[in-house]
Amino acid sequence: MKIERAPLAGALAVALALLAGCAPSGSDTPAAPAADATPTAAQADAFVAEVNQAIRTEYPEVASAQWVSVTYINGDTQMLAAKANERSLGKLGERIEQSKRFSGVQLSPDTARGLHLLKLQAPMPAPKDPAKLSELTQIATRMEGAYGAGRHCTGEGEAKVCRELGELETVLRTSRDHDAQLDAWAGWHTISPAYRADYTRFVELVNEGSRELGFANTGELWRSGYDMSPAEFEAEADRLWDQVKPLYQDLQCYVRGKLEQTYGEKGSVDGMIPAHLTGNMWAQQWGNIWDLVEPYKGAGSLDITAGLVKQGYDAEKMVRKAEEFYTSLGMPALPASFYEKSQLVKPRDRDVVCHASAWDMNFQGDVRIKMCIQPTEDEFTTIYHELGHIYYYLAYNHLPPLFQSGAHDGFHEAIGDTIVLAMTPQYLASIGLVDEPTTSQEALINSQLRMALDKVAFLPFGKLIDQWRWAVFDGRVAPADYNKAWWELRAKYQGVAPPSPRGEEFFDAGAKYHVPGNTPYTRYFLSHILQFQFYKALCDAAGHQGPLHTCSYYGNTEAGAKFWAMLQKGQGQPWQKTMAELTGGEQMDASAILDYFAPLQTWLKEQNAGKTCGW
Ligand code: X8Z
Ligand code: ZN
Repeated sequence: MKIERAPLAGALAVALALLAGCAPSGSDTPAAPAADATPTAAQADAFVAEVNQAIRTEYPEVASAQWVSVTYINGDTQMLAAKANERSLGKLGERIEQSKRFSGVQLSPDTARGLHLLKLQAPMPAPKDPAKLSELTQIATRMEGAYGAGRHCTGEGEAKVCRELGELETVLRTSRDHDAQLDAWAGWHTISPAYRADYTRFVELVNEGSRELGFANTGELWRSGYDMSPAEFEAEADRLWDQVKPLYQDLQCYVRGKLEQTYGEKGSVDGMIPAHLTGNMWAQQWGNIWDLVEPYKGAGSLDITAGLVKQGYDAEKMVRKAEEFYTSLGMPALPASFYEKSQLVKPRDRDVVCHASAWDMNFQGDVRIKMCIQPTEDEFTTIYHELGHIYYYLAYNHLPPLFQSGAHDGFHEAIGDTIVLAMTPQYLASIGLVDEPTTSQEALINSQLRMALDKVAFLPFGKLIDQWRWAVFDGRVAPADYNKAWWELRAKYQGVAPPSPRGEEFFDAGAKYHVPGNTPYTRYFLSHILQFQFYKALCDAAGHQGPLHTCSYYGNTEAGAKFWAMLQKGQGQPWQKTMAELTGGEQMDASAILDYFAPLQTWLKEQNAGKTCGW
């Protein structure tokens, strides 16, 4: 369970309130075992069963408090969410403390796994000190609320104009005026300095909580959820990055050249891409500047946004279209309550956190998404992404709550995106969103580049956020250097530079949702490797012949059955086993993504020949 459940992201930092655990009678304080009694394996089994039952009973209240606090941001809902979270984290702490009596006992594999996962339930581990616990949940709720309600205002009096994140993002997506983009980018980055001090204190508090659990710091706790040691995990992430780095560097060089063509000397900074010119607030996905980089004008019909607008798609129709892909694989229809209770569009009368998330409210079918859907390609694919989380929840709802999570968190993020990879031009034409695709070398390169602008451009960004946080948590980056370290990592991994020097009066890492929302981010990096492995496996299951990128398993129930079987395993076994059951191998590996983009990489190398790439 863990956080994917509530939207993991962010507030999600919610801890599951593992309830009062061990007392089946309902008492909060289980009878202490006699000091000299060595607990038995059977008692450990019973303890884990009680914790699971307690989670089932108590989690829905925390989820509801959290849900209203992000879909109706105000002081009251924040107070209620912070309090619910405080109780939940307090109980989790008690439960972890109680579980220590089983150390050294010979346990069944499931019980040992359950006890290990119990310690990892909260990405926001809280100190035991009640005052500090309360302070922590208030800071967490306040930071997420500040992000969600963030507005950039200019002008005074009658001339005052305020813009929210969505409006500022629209400028980046649609304007090609350099200064308008700079203004939107800089405007959003005025929001986060207000909670820089909160974040600094937050780090101290979660580190204290992590140490009390026996971890060196919160980064080590985050790296402990991968069925290998934290050090091995770090090395794995580095290994995967080394595999894909050459492909990213080829893409960066090509796109940088196009920006230079468009914006002249403002199109690059020392070989790096200016952070405000990629069509995305964080320069994490670059699909929105397709108009600037399209190699062969009009080859292949790829304008999904135009198709959505032309055909009058509203939010619900977009969601139903995404659901239909999943049901075409043989997965169940979503429950009616999903459509009744989800937040699909931005309410007009109140502040909400628009960042998309997927929620399991009660472990028994009350699943929802929270989005502010607009008819754009980005949002359309994000819906498919969110439904991946929802179908994972539904598939593993039969498991004990401690096993209701992704095989690891990268798996959870990869499910919906594995479906997005199968949204080939043929699929999009079959649902009437784009014209019948033509097949030509030009159309192939266009469609590969389009996909790479999202999937390959994302890779270094997916890695660097936690490079920054791990260093913040373990003290290598001091609060006085937050911004310096952030831009050093942006340069190192992405080759992205700020429009002008950014001193410590800013808090630019905090302008990205997952930092104030405290959602670990390496999961997205892993997902962008894994989703190609999963895609390849499902294409094999569907009997696909031919180049990988041409495969869609829309409507293929063999592929669907294989996927569903994997989802049903949740976190009940080491992810390596789940991986092997789906793909035949136990490792995360970038060869599938490299194989997928092989035609594009050859083409990029031709385009870049003779240029000075790198930064
Ligand atoms: O946060 C998300 C999802 C919710 S789990 C919308 N994503 C990351 C982001 O937006 O930064 C999906 C891709 C990366
Ligand atoms: Zn997600």
